[in-house]
Amino acid sequence: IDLNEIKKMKVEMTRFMMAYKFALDEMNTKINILKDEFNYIHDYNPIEHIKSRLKSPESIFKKVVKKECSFSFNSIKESIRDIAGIRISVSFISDIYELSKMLESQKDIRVIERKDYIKNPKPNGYQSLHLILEIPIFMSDREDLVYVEVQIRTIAMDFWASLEHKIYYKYNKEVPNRLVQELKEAALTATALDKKMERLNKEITAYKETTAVIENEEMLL
Ligand code: 0O2
Repeated sequence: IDLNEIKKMKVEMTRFMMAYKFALDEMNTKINILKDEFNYIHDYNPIEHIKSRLKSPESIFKKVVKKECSFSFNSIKESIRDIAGIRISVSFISDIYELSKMLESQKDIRVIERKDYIKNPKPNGYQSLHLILEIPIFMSDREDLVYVEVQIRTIAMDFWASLEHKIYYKYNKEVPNRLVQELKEAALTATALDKKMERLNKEITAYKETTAVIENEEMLL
């Protein structure tokens, strides 16, 4: 075993992971700015939760083996694009698209991939909007372009996905048919709830707007 070679690899691995940590910090700041701005200007905050995670070297390794990609940093970067991941839960379906538009239109962000599992849910019922975004990070001696996976979904979609994830692993990825069917039904129920809540919210907003107009007119009289 060449100890120097191992040391060199360790330094390279640390550098590689560090870039993802900075990208995550950068993206979290962007999302928090949008959240605060929404609160100040519109007196409304669409973001319910933000959860971010850095994939562990062990899970990166497992995915490399599963995807049969080579062990070079370049090929890991290109084939595993969720090393830095952020999951955002919002209140309504329309918030998902508003928020994604705000992120996608930022000048330093490049949209690499966009998977809309809300318009096209997965066969098991999974719904979410997945974005692979590329952002620049600036270090002492270089600039790196790093991928960050951003998943945006409603609280109901998130509730469903967490339970499905638990069941999937509890049954060691071989979920009994009856449960698969019930999960599909639960996904449809979540969609129905999301649609109803969106409609109710629109109604409340429209009502608030008309009462504000009437109040303004009365003040002018
Ligand atoms: P973890 O532990 O959450 O990171 P990829 O494997 O990412 O290269 P794929 O399948 O094209 O390729 O990615 P996709 O469809 O964008 O989904 C990736 C992530 O979305 C998953 O990451 C999950 O977080 C989530 N996801 C996708 N499908 C489902 C689903 O059916 N149920 C649930 N609960 N989550 C899902 P990981 O790496 O699998 O896991």
